[in-house]
Amino acid sequence: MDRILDHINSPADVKRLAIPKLEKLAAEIRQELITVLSRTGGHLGPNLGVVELTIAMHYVFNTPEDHFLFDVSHQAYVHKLLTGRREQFHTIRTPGGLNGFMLRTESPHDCYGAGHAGTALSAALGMAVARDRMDGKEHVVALAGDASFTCGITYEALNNIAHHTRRLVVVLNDNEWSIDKNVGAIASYLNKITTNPKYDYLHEQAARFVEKIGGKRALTMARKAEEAAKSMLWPSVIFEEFGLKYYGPIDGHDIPTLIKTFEFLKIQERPVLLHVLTQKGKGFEPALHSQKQFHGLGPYDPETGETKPLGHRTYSEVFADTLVKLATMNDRVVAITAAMPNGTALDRFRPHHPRRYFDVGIAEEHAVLFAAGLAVKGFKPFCALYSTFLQRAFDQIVHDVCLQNLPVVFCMDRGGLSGDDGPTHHGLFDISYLRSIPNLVHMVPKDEDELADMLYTAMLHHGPIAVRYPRGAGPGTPVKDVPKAIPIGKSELLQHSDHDRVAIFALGALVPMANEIARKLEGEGYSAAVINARFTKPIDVEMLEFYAASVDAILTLEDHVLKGGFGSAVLEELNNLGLHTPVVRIGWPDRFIEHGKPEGLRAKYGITVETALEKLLTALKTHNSPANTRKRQPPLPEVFEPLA
Ligand SMILES: Cc1ncc(C[n+]2csc(CCOP(=O)(O)OP(=O)(O)O)c2C)c(N)n1
Repeated sequence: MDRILDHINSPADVKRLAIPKLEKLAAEIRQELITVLSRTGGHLGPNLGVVELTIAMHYVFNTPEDHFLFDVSHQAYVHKLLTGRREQFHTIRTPGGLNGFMLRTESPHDCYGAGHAGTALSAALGMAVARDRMDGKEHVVALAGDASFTCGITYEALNNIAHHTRRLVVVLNDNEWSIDKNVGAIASYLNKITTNPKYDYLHEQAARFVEKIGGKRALTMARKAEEAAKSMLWPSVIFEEFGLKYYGPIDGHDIPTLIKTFEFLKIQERPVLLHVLTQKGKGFEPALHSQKQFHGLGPYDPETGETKPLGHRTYSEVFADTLVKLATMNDRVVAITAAMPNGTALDRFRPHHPRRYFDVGIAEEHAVLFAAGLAVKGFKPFCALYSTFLQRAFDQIVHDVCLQNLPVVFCMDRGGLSGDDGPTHHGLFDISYLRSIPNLVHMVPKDEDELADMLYTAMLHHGPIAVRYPRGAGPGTPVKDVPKAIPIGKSELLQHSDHDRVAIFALGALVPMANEIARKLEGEGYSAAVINARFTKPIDVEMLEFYAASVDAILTLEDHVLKGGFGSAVLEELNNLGLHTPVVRIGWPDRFIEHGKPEGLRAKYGITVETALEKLLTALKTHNSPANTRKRQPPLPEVFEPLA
């Protein structure tokens, strides 16, 4: 079948099409998205919602001379299809294939990369001001979803835009959804605009108004008519107070109206905000019925939308189920998510303790400050944020929580490599950025049961405490009915003998790797102790000192960057102790890691049993000092506090 899409090699090919062809193109793009993503997984719902919008933007503007910034940029797949990446589109999110977000290195049409929310308006303003200073003629268009208007930075940008440029187009893509239903006052405000019974009338007026647009004269006339219509509804629209001329709401699936409106906005001599209404998941029934699930998902059946069930419970689910228990035990326990009830699994907590569940929107800084306030009043906030998004709230963690030593619990989901999403989403920095902060405890469980114990430990702890756990399912370790507290700063000795020549300190999900390395070392004639490190701060200095003084080499394993990570903490402590035992560190190198399958990326970057073994054997062979002369101590016993 001859598709129009197969002839689209650049936006110029879009511009050549008449309206009916553009509509056909939209239908073909929808089908392409549904088919390809059924194999690769990805952000289906958001992209199905912006098909017409993206076509119209490319029809009117001229990338790469003009610049498009997509907030988060999870909804930029259609943009990728129209900007010379159609043939590679089937590779999206697969190893070596297209990234699932905008990437400057991927195409000149991707002028600005993203993955975190709230960045588009500020960066667009920077680009617009740079253009103004250089007397450039190009247009800058920032497209942001309604949930991006729950981000503080979006308002920091709005606060500045009209003061610094006269030409910037902001498109508010309003589909009423974040990943879950959008929350807060701005969501209600936008909802009031679009559900007002006068909207239909207004919409008609707006459509007629754009119909008339031909030249500047008609434009002034139309502007007046529209102004009059709008003032009946919203005498003072919030965006106008920020100095942006507000237009809309218009139907984001109506290509002719979108095109005419963009043509009109393009010639405006003041910053404008176009409010566009779209339907997330448009054109795919299962996505329309299950908005949350189809925001972003793995492979599915392209006919029915069915997905394969995961094996055992994910870490996120264990976290949420444990928190339900803890909140039942302790009425001061509260749960906070920043727009990720699904991703953090806190939607399992919500029905059990609705008054102690808070979704604050995409507002991580606010989430942490909100938690600080709750903690001041004696509550025990569990702040569930992905490791990568907690980066946003660094100063709030330092200045508000840790400096005041408040008992806030940071539950960092996706701690470690995130896989298909790539560098914007890998949680590879939290040990380094948190380890330097006084008062903070940082822990990593080896399995689901230890995660439950750590959450219980966190509930009992009197200061700030963080726990990181990986994406997806754990090893399937059964979780005890009643969790136990773990002594702060104490590691767990999993395997030892009285003739160990190596000590392996492994963190979290890499403990099984440590066991395998120990087995292989045995085959090479070296006995190894295996320690589940548990804490990156404070690290178990006693255990470390014991082994550093008694083995020929130490191996550290972490799913984190080496710079400033757990292995670095070990080196620092050894230096403090005046011990010079060779240390081999396995972790991620000092570069941003691309998207891919975790196993493939680990193999590429040497986070493997083989690499660890090779480096360790080299260290053992070159380190010719005799094994320790110190008398061996019996390993420290486990100390568990019984449940109160
Ligand atoms: C700082 C940050 N926190 C959380 C997320 C996770 N996240 C990705 S998309 C999204 C919702 C986006 O909603 P919206 O902007 O309305 O776009 P839509 O998907 O509805 O088109 C969220 C919360 C993120 N990308 N960045």
